[in-house]
Amino acid sequence: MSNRTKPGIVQIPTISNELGNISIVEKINPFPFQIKRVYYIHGVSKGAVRGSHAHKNLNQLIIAVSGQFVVRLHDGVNEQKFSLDSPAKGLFVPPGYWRTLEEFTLGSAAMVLASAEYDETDYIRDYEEFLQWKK
Ligand code: T46
Repeated sequence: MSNRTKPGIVQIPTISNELGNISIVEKINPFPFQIKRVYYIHGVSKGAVRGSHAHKNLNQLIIAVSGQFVVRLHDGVNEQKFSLDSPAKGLFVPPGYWRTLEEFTLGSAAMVLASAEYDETDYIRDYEEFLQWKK
Protein backbone atom coordinates (compact mmCIF):
# COMPACT_ATOMS: atom_id res chain seq x y z
CA MET A 1 0.00 0.00 0.00
CA SER A 2 1.46 3.36 -0.96
CA ASN A 3 0.69 6.83 0.33
CA ARG A 4 -0.18 8.28 -3.08
CA THR A 5 -1.81 11.67 -2.89
CA LYS A 6 -1.69 12.75 -6.54
CA PRO A 7 -3.91 11.51 -9.35
CA GLY A 8 -2.29 9.48 -12.07
CA ILE A 9 -2.38 6.55 -14.41
CA VAL A 10 -1.60 3.13 -12.95
CA GLN A 11 -0.57 0.30 -15.29
CA ILE A 12 -2.54 -2.86 -14.58
CA PRO A 13 -0.49 -6.00 -15.13
CA THR A 14 -1.94 -7.79 -18.15
CA ILE A 15 -1.19 -11.23 -19.51
CA SER A 16 -1.92 -11.73 -23.17
CA ASN A 17 -1.92 -14.81 -25.34
CA GLU A 18 -3.69 -16.07 -28.44
CA LEU A 19 -6.91 -16.43 -26.40
CA GLY A 20 -6.98 -12.76 -25.38
CA ASN A 21 -5.97 -10.70 -22.36
CA ILE A 22 -6.37 -10.89 -18.59
CA SER A 23 -5.70 -7.85 -16.38
CA ILE A 24 -5.02 -8.44 -12.70
CA VAL A 25 -5.67 -5.66 -10.20
CA GLU A 26 -4.21 -7.49 -7.19
CA LYS A 27 -0.80 -7.51 -8.85
CA ILE A 28 -0.51 -3.72 -8.90
CA ASN A 29 2.35 -3.18 -6.53
CA PRO A 30 2.10 -1.07 -4.48
CA PHE A 31 -1.67 -0.77 -4.78
CA PRO A 32 -2.81 2.75 -3.81
CA PHE A 33 -5.47 1.63 -1.27
CA GLN A 34 -7.45 -1.28 0.13
CA ILE A 35 -10.54 -2.04 -1.96
CA LYS A 36 -13.86 -1.97 -0.05
CA ARG A 37 -16.32 -1.55 -2.93
CA VAL A 38 -16.57 -2.13 -6.67
CA TYR A 39 -19.18 -0.53 -8.91
CA TYR A 40 -19.46 -0.05 -12.64
CA ILE A 41 -21.05 2.52 -14.89
CA HIS A 42 -22.44 1.25 -18.19
CA GLY A 43 -25.13 1.97 -20.74
CA VAL A 44 -24.23 5.65 -20.53
CA SER A 45 -26.56 7.91 -22.50
CA LYS A 46 -25.08 9.70 -25.52
CA GLY A 47 -23.43 12.96 -24.45
CA ALA A 48 -23.95 12.29 -20.74
CA VAL A 49 -21.55 13.79 -18.21
CA ARG A 50 -21.28 11.73 -15.01
CA GLY A 51 -19.63 12.64 -11.74
CA SER A 52 -19.63 16.42 -11.18
CA HIS A 53 -18.74 16.08 -7.53
CA ALA A 54 -15.77 15.60 -5.20
CA HIS A 55 -15.07 13.22 -2.34
CA LYS A 56 -13.70 14.26 1.04
CA ASN A 57 -12.00 10.96 1.90
CA LEU A 58 -12.57 8.40 -0.85
CA ASN A 59 -9.75 6.97 -2.97
CA GLN A 60 -10.73 5.39 -6.28
CA LEU A 61 -9.25 3.58 -9.25
CA ILE A 62 -11.26 4.09 -12.44
CA ILE A 63 -10.80 1.59 -15.28
CA ALA A 64 -12.26 1.70 -18.78
CA VAL A 65 -13.06 -2.02 -18.98
CA SER A 66 -14.75 -1.40 -22.34
CA GLY A 67 -14.61 1.50 -24.80
CA GLN A 68 -13.25 4.92 -23.97
CA PHE A 69 -14.10 8.02 -21.95
CA VAL A 70 -12.44 11.11 -20.54
CA VAL A 71 -11.98 11.99 -16.86
CA ARG A 72 -11.38 15.61 -15.86
CA LEU A 73 -10.02 16.28 -12.39
CA HIS A 74 -10.01 19.75 -10.85
CA ASP A 75 -8.21 20.54 -7.60
CA GLY A 76 -9.82 23.97 -7.21
CA VAL A 77 -7.03 25.68 -9.17
CA ASN A 78 -5.89 23.42 -12.00
CA GLU A 79 -7.59 20.86 -14.20
CA GLN A 80 -6.08 17.66 -15.51
CA LYS A 81 -7.58 15.62 -18.34
CA PHE A 82 -7.10 11.86 -18.63
CA SER A 83 -8.22 9.68 -21.55
CA LEU A 84 -9.06 6.17 -20.42
CA ASP A 85 -8.95 3.87 -23.42
CA SER A 86 -7.61 0.54 -22.22
CA PRO A 87 -8.56 -2.07 -19.59
CA ALA A 88 -4.83 -2.37 -18.89
CA LYS A 89 -4.64 1.02 -17.18
CA GLY A 90 -6.48 2.71 -14.35
CA LEU A 91 -6.75 6.26 -13.12
CA PHE A 92 -6.00 6.71 -9.43
CA VAL A 93 -8.18 9.48 -8.01
CA PRO A 94 -7.40 10.56 -4.44
CA PRO A 95 -9.84 12.59 -2.30
CA GLY A 96 -10.29 16.31 -2.91
CA TYR A 97 -10.71 16.37 -6.70
CA TRP A 98 -13.82 17.55 -8.53
CA ARG A 99 -14.32 14.92 -11.24
CA THR A 100 -16.34 14.61 -14.40
CA LEU A 101 -16.56 11.56 -16.66
CA GLU A 102 -17.58 12.37 -20.21
CA GLU A 103 -17.15 11.62 -23.94
CA PHE A 104 -18.18 7.99 -23.38
CA THR A 105 -18.03 5.95 -26.57
CA LEU A 106 -21.02 3.75 -27.35
CA GLY A 107 -20.99 0.58 -25.26
CA SER A 108 -18.23 1.74 -22.94
CA ALA A 109 -18.09 0.79 -19.28
CA ALA A 110 -16.23 2.25 -16.31
CA MET A 111 -15.33 -0.06 -13.43
CA VAL A 112 -14.51 1.79 -10.23
CA LEU A 113 -12.62 0.30 -7.29
CA ALA A 114 -13.23 2.32 -4.14
CA SER A 115 -11.57 2.52 -0.73
CA ALA A 116 -14.84 2.75 1.24
CA GLU A 117 -18.46 1.70 1.15
CA TYR A 118 -21.02 4.13 -0.25
CA ASP A 119 -21.48 7.16 2.00
CA GLU A 120 -23.39 10.16 0.68
CA THR A 121 -21.89 12.40 3.42
CA ASP A 122 -18.49 11.93 1.76
CA TYR A 123 -19.72 13.70 -1.41
CA ILE A 124 -19.48 17.41 -2.22
CA ARG A 125 -21.98 17.89 -5.04
CA ASP A 126 -21.99 21.70 -5.18
CA TYR A 127 -19.02 23.29 -7.00
CA GLU A 128 -19.00 26.51 -4.93
CA GLU A 129 -19.06 24.42 -1.74
CA PHE A 130 -16.12 22.41 -3.15
CA LEU A 131 -14.09 25.59 -3.75
CA GLN A 132 -14.80 26.78 -0.19
CA TRP A 133 -13.89 23.34 1.22
CA LYS A 134 -10.55 23.44 -0.64
CA LYS A 135 -9.57 26.75 0.99
C1 T46 B 1 -17.66 8.77 -8.63
C2 T46 B 1 -17.99 8.55 -10.05
C3 T46 B 1 -16.80 8.14 -10.86
C4 T46 B 1 -25.28 4.13 -4.53
O1 T46 B 1 -26.34 3.94 -3.92
N1 T46 B 1 -24.17 3.39 -4.21
C5 T46 B 1 -22.99 3.55 -4.86
O2 T46 B 1 -22.00 2.84 -4.54
C6 T46 B 1 -22.90 4.53 -5.89
C7 T46 B 1 -21.57 4.75 -6.62
C8 T46 B 1 -24.01 5.26 -6.20
N2 T46 B 1 -25.17 5.06 -5.52
C9 T46 B 1 -26.35 5.84 -5.91
C10 T46 B 1 -26.29 7.33 -5.58
C11 T46 B 1 -27.18 7.95 -6.63
O3 T46 B 1 -28.51 7.91 -6.19
O4 T46 B 1 -26.53 5.76 -7.32
C12 T46 B 1 -27.04 6.99 -7.83
C13 T46 B 1 -26.13 7.53 -8.91
O5 T46 B 1 -24.89 7.92 -8.30
P1 T46 B 1 -24.04 9.20 -8.81
O6 T46 B 1 -24.96 10.23 -9.33
O7 T46 B 1 -23.12 9.60 -7.71
O8 T46 B 1 -23.23 8.57 -10.04
P2 T46 B 1 -22.00 9.22 -10.82
O9 T46 B 1 -21.75 8.36 -12.00
O10 T46 B 1 -22.20 10.66 -11.05
O11 T46 B 1 -20.75 9.09 -9.79
C14 T46 B 1 -20.22 7.82 -9.50
C15 T46 B 1 -19.87 7.73 -8.01
O12 T46 B 1 -21.01 8.06 -7.22
C16 T46 B 1 -18.74 8.64 -7.62
O13 T46 B 1 -18.22 8.26 -6.38
O14 T46 B 1 -16.56 9.19 -8.29
O15 T46 B 1 -19.04 7.59 -10.25
